Amino acid sequence: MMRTLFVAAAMLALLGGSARADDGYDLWLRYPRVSDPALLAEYRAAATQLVVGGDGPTLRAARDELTTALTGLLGSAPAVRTSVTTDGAIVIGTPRSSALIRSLPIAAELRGLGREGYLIRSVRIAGRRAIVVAANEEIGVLYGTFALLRRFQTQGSLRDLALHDAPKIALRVLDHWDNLDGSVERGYAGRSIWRWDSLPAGISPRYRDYARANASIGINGAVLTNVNANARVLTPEYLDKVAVVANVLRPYGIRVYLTARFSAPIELGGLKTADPLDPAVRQWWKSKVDEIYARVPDFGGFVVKANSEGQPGPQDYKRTHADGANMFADALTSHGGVVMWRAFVYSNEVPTDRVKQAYDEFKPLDGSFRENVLVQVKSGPLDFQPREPFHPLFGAMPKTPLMMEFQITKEYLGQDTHLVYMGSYWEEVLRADTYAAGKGSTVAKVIDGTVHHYARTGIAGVSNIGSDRNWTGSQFNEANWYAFGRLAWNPEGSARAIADEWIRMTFTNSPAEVASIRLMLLQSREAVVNYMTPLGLAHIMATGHHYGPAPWARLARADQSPTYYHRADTLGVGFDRTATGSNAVAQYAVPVRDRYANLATVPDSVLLWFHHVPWTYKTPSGRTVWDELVFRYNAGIDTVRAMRKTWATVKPAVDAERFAEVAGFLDIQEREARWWRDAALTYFQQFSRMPIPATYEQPAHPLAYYQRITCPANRNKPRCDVVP
Ligand code: GCV
Repeated sequence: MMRTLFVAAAMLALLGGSARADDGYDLWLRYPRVSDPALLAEYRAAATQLVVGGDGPTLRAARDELTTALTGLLGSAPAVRTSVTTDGAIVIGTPRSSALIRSLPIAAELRGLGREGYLIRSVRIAGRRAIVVAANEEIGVLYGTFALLRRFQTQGSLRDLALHDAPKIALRVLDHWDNLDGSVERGYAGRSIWRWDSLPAGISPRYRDYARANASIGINGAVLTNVNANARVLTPEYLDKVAVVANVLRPYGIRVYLTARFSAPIELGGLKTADPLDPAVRQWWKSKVDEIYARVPDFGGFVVKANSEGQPGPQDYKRTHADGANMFADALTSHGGVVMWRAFVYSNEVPTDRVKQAYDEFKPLDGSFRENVLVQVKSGPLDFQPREPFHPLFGAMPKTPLMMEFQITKEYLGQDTHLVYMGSYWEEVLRADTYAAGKGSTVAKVIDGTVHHYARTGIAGVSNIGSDRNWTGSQFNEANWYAFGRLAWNPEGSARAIADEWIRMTFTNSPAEVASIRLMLLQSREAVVNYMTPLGLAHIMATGHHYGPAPWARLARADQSPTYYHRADTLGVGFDRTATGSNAVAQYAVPVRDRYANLATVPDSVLLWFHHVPWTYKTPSGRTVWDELVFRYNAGIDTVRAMRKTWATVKPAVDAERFAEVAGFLDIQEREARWWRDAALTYFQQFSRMPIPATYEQPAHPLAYYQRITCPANRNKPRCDVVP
């Protein structure tokens, strides 16, 4: 047996690069030897020496990354020197850490770059050619280092470099919905990466790799725990563990945040109440915060989910969300911490359209939050559906910093298996125009503070990271982690350009294959919308795990029922959110409101989100809404089929292991896209009573068959099955 394995390994080695087993662990931080001889020569000439001005932990991280990367890319490590002694030096540092950097005429340019910005310049130092990576603080140098490496990795030119960049949003955080028992809410990549049971003594090497990956894309905060919070993380035992994680992340510019369970003063402190205006409660939080900062001096602050989905909150004491948030803010302010207070609140006891509730709750509170509170708003008003209009709170709270919450983990978009590039999704949201201060008030400009001059800015992504070797459950889910970081840095960035970078860094620089994989990425979001929830349908996923289709589900709670959202009946389909219905459309500024409210102008991408229309209603394509649904469901499947074909063409450029994993998942995706189409169309057909035109594939089974399919709560292959 051993012998067979050895022979197989030797054969693989002989086959060379493309056969190398690759489980995806290295993410986009791959540094394979540059294969083009001319480029290799150019790069070698530009990187003969490494001059690191300073010895802080973050500069050391930059030096280590450069050493590892250049060794891989160029075949040998550049010599580390304290001064430039030959052509082709890479010089990194800050004016404070390095006399050499101080001596360069870059002070004016640096001034505009803030704490985290950087510049990269081709210069002459004592007549010798060098590339300088400089910043005001060490973290800027690390970000600049990764930007320079990106140049190498994407095979860009190193000639006459004159770049500078700085993040447009200050707080760029990953929210981990990770529980202390190691499970991850809505996680599809194994267990939590935080090994609470072995901390504080056991420090997983993954923490550092996690930090490297995040720093490479500019993420500067990690909320370690689930918003459905467990107060235990605030006990001294757990805070010791948190401190150890914070120590590993710190050199990479990442601050740690925790979720605060509102009732912790009762659960841990033995108080009778958690009323935010009660002096004993306020004192308890103040002492708790002091205790945290004694262990984690750069602690970022708290994220709070309150009075939502069963979580305790200030309304339990007849106080407002502002009262709750301000209590935490007061405890944190002297330490420089912030509160990220979530606006994801709704209740089935409130007899209002669920998508209106956050706005109704928070808009009247504008101006009543402390200076160190950010209100964290999900991208859309419902819950991370494949498509939603942007959340109407964006642009509606000029006096309160609103931060974005995106969901990187694809709870409603095929989870680990379906290939869906979220960059396109987020770009669509960020580019949406709120008209809050006239034309051009895009969501991006609201959250980066331009529109309302917010003093603080932030963006959060619900992490898709877990203990799987590939970190995110699938090779292509890694792209979503990457895209989140890049758009958090620059919310006006291009999803297409980000896709290109990621492909080049993760798979190949070969132009034909880059184009093919890019096509797959850029098609994928519209494909999933089409085969799951076309034309503005929403929340017709199965209850609980949200994996497959179940438009027929009618739950005790209307506001979590598919039937509540699609409102299909024999007369038509869709949710009337105009003045004749819930009037949610009135929460948007004019002219967005008018555009959505009017059937003549509403984009068909959100038609059924805002309108209930007869099955025979003619959509802009000229097809009836029924025929348009049939068309879209089929178009979604056709795109997945095309993606499979495209993937087959890149086989020679991709290692066997990752190729096979992606091919296997695309196979599942096509099957499940058909499942979605057939389940949805057989269900809606009961109401439309219209035929599926003969030119389309007909559903393979009757509706009852699809209604019997169940997925285990903890899905595992074989995945979802028909219950006999
Ligand atoms: C963490 C949705 C998800 C929940 C999640 C919640 C939230 O309802 O299904 O798992 O809870 O959003 O964002 O708080």
